[in-house]
Amino acid sequence: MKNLFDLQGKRAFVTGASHGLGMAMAKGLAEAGAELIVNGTNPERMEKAVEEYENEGHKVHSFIFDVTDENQVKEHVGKVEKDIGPIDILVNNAGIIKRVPLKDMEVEDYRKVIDVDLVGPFIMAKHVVKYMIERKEGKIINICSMMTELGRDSVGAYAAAKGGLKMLTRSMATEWARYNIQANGIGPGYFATAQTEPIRKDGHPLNDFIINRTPAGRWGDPSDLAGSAVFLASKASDFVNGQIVYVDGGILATIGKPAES
Ligand code: GCO
Repeated sequence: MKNLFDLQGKRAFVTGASHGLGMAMAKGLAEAGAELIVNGTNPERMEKAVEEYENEGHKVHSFIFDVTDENQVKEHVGKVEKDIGPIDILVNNAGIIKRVPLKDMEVEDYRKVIDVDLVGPFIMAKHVVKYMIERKEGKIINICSMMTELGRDSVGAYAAAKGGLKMLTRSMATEWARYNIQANGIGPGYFATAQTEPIRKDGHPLNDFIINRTPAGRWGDPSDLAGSAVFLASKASDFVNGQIVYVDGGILATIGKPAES
């Protein structure tokens, strides 16, 4: 059974892995034995991230490029396959959020969120999957969100992208399962990261609301995602296709409870 989750000899490409949930999932994959390729867009942040990975004993290959730029994606995916080796696992984690009420949102800002959070994963998968199809083997993990299933004021663009990412994941599963490629998603609930700091800090009203709305009664810790990432990256999920694994402390399972209880 242990071997089902063993990633020794596998190579994982994790986008947006210079911090936050991407880094946490990448570390989990590395601890299960995978060799890491990580992407980011900020050279300084990536330099610090590589140091952190290496200080924890993980060998990483790091690349700075924009997942929405198909030429950059094609160049870097080709470079990895040629110079480093087969990409066995793709984790489409890179994403942005802009918290603006829809009625006030600039169209260009809406487009930017959709571009990074929904088009980027398509571009990455399009260029990685051709090698996986040749090998008749591969794992694709798209990082969705609780907003894949629920709306919240001011995150409409993000929710639209993450909702679309569920159906893109199911479509990938539909078209690529025949090549022994499993495409699935992970839907994080509310996690304590830089992305959520604005709604956690300084007694923000959402902080107590989220804790009360989450049956586990706490914000997720990025390390809570590692197990699901390893599961969907390993042989343990070879007959799992098109599923979104929600790692959310139970928030999607309940209508919640009155604040005073
Ligand atoms: C927000 C949060 C959420 C979470 C996460 C939930 O503003 O409501 O940022 O979007 O970060 O995506 O899965």
